[in-house]
Amino acid sequence: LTSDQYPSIKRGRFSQVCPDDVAFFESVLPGRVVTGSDDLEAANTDWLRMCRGQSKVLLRPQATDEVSTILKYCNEHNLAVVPQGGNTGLVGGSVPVFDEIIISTSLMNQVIEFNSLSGILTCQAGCILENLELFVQEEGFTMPLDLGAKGSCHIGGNVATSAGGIRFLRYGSLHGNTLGVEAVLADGEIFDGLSSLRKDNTGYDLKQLLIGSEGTLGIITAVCILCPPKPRSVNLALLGCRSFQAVLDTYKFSKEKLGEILSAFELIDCESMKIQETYGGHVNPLQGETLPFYVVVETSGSNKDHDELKMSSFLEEVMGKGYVVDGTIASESFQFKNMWSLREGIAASLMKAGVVYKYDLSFSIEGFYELVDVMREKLKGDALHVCGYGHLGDGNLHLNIVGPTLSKEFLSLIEPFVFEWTSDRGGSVSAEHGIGFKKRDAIQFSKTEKQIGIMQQVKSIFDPKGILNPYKTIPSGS
Ligand code: FAD
Ligand code: 2HG
Ligand code: ZN
Repeated sequence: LTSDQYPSIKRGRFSQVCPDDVAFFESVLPGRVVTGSDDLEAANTDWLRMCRGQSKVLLRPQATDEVSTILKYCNEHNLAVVPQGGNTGLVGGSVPVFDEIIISTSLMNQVIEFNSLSGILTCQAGCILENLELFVQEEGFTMPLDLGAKGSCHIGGNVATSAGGIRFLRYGSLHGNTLGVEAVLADGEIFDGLSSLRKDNTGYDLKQLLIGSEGTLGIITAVCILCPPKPRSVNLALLGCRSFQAVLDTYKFSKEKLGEILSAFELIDCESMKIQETYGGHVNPLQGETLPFYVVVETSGSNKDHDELKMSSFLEEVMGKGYVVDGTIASESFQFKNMWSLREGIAASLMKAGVVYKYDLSFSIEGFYELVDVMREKLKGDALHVCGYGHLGDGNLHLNIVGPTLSKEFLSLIEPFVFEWTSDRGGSVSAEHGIGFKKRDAIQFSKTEKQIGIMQQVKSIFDPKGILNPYKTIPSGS
């Protein structure tokens, strides 16, 4: 999609970048201003290759004061900007809609400090998540989040989207694990909130507004993240179940039996498994009968013998009770990798299967899978695949519908039905990916008019001219 394909959205009354602007940016960021359209192609296009902007300038600051100088200038000259981290976002939030200037954090990739007593990491926003994981592991710690895009996404992008991922079940959200945020506001002022205090109840916790604000309230330049100790023993199993009720029984039992060491409980349905076999180059590690549901169960703890004993007695019991009919445990490191890539690689494999209509929904755990069956029935004969997978332990379903083409007719069979269905059950239309550009009209299914009105007021306090990531996240006030 390019902006001429969404005619209902009008370009805001922002200035267009002129040679004087480029000369100014070049004076602040010598050699770090990108203007060639070929060089901008990737940054103008989102990961799903569904949204494409037409920015003519990409800026690559290295330091907070550079971001501050740029934003002050953009605000004064009425130039709109889009902050970009690893550009792995799934809702079209990280690419321009029209010709917004792209401000990339890719050169803001320095660790500032690590406290090996508290496990608190302070780093610049452009550090790649996987690099941070390797860094803190050296110190005996782990990052509180992990996701399939770890090799490219930036910690600033993670905080800006309040990313969830596979460790959420164990370590909770970035709203809890982000202790401090430094950001540059629209007018260039620095929001100096890089605190590493665990407790700080001095008035409103303003950094919480920046966490999950998707680049609409400020550009996050550095963060303080609380890292838990690195688990010394990890066990991983792939289990097969004959019904969704059996998945729920297995989950309930895993909480009882594995308790404090349970660190992930992820669902892969049969259709998603098929996608991985057909397009992801995977072989189903469970070679018996094809089962409707598979779950990935992980434990992370500190005592190998104790954890293994717990896992094996859990497995024995769930199989004995008939909840699980087949299963395998990873023992070699390549098996750990394969099992996780079987789950985490679904998003990438789906891209090879056709045009993907992606929904990231929250429900109560009991109602987690209902919509997948509903949509399968509704789209019989029209959809190529209807896949349901995701973070079952967090009630976060990834409903992915693959269609043959990008078509309004096909979309009208899905939307607004999916959003209405979710809203009627008290669910969320965006569990962890955010709203960005693609889900902006859907926010009303999860938030009241009053709540959206307050968001618009907050936006106008932080960014009165609306230059920060326009057309994204909250419907415009007018
Ligand atoms: P970008 O895509 O560059 O940006 C995302 C949004 O944040 C945009 O609105 C952008 O403007 C804004 N932004 C970026 N950096 C900044 C900054 N420094 N300051 C202010 N705003 C900024 N998400 C999950 O929650 N859980 C998952 O399990 C998960 N798995 C994924 C797996 C794959 C294969 C992919 C491709 C994506 C996945 N995601 C997942 C989506 C997720 O939102 C991103 O991967 C990640 O959090 C975004 O980081 P990024 O650096 O790529 O941000
Ligand atoms: C995941 O958990 C990501 O794999 C992507 O959040 C989800 O593809 C999706 O819908
Ligand atoms: Zn996810």
